[in-house]
Amino acid sequence: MKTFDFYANGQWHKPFSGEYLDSIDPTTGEVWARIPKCNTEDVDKAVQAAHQAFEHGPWGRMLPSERGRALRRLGDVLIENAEILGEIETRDNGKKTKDITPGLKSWLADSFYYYAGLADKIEGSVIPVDAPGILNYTRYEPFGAVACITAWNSPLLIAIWKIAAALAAGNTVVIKPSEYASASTLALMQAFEQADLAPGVLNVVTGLGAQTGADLVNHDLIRLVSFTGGIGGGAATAVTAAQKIKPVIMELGGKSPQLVFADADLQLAANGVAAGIFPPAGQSCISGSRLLVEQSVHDEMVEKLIKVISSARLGHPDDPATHIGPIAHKSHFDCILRDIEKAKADGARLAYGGNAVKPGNAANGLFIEPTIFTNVTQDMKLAQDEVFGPVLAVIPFTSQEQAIEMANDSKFGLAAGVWSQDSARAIRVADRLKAGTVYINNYFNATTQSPVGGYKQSGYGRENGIEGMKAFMQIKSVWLDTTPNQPDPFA
Ligand code: TXE
Repeated sequence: MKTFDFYANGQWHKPFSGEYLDSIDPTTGEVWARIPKCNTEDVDKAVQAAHQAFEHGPWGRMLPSERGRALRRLGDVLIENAEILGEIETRDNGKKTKDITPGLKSWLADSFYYYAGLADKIEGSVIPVDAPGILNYTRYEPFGAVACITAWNSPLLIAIWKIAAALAAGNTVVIKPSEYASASTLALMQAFEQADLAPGVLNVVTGLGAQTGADLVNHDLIRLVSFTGGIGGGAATAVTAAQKIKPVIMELGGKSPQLVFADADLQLAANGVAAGIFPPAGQSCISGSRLLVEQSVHDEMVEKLIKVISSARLGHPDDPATHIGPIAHKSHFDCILRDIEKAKADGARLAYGGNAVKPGNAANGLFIEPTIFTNVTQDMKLAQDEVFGPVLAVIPFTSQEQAIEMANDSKFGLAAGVWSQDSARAIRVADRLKAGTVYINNYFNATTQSPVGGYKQSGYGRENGIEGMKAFMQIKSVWLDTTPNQPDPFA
């Protein structure tokens, strides 16, 4: 049993209350670690450390290029510790180690290297204002101590995307991972101690969202919140932040459509639709959980899709042969099964899967078959609400206009896929889809260089890219009078 403490001001601390939460391995069903249940005092300790580090420590005075060098060290340390971090995340949320560790060593380490290079590149402007003798210029500045709140499906990825941009911008950070999977973020902090950041630059608190998370958002010295999670937690966070007039970057859920036109390469489309939801068992915010397919190729597409996923192997996430691991925690597992029963009750036709299963090498795990429903209509819960599980809703369309209308008929707008061999048409369709990310003849690509984020209730603000760093910065305008002649206002 591994017991973690929380991290503030360069030291590990036991929770003030002495209380801990169990971390349950979804592959075995066993408690494998304990995480601190941080209370208001613990949160205050972490936020005060971040605030002091920003206002009075070396970090706040550091030159941007020096911050860049610090971020390069974080990238190096991440690569050096990737194996153990991947193993811990697999224990914590069942994500396949082979899906985590290679990414930590490559494109996630690149988050630090990309933002290291950007740290001294965010330039302001000299503005030709209508004021004789005045030099007006703008500059981008950090906010100060910021809160980063992350979800359980990919804790390391989500934390790394936030930390790299927030630190590059010059902020200090307090991270709060999900109570369902906090261990890998605490282990990340253990690794980052090797990078010799000044005390208070990076801090980690853990605990329940509505308590520890709410305390963090509510703290007066937190100047900005970057939130990744569901609409409920996001809305609660936005309300608290609004009452303290602090900005929020909001990365929420989705019900992303994949549009397959009759002129698509249907085998590639079947591969892409399957790849767009089933490998993470649907537990990705950008999962393509709706298949909108042209009526004339509907049956052929469903047949090809079933042929693709019938080869999928569910099993232990450590097993290299495994394609699909377990659902991350029991309450979510139960939610998905309830959504499957609701879809049946609403009249959708179960075309494949739909069952909880017990693979030979993980008989105590939380596994659900990749599931396809046909005969789904737009008004069904399955077409409108996020399942966040391996459940695909198939809906036919008869015209391009109808496809676009159905795709946009959603409270979400996170991502979308378009499959057609007519690229010009695909681009015209992409232009009209209300989503922050649109893939054409591919799905699930994401690199540090390109911004991600949502339309509508999938959130606002962006992560990654230059936009992802500027989201953690504020603009100051400076007016300098080169011919001082300030008149007496009361002469
Ligand atoms: O979210 P929750 P979960 C979404 C995904 C799904 C959800 C699943 O689509 O909807 O995340 O993750 C904390 N005040 N994304 O179940 O419950 C909570 O402790 C302050 C989108 O974890 O919202 C946890 O740390 N904090 C994403 C975090 O919020 C609160 C990619 C998320 O918890 C809180 C991945 C409160 N009142 C998943 N309530 C994207 N768009 O990139 C909860 N929390």
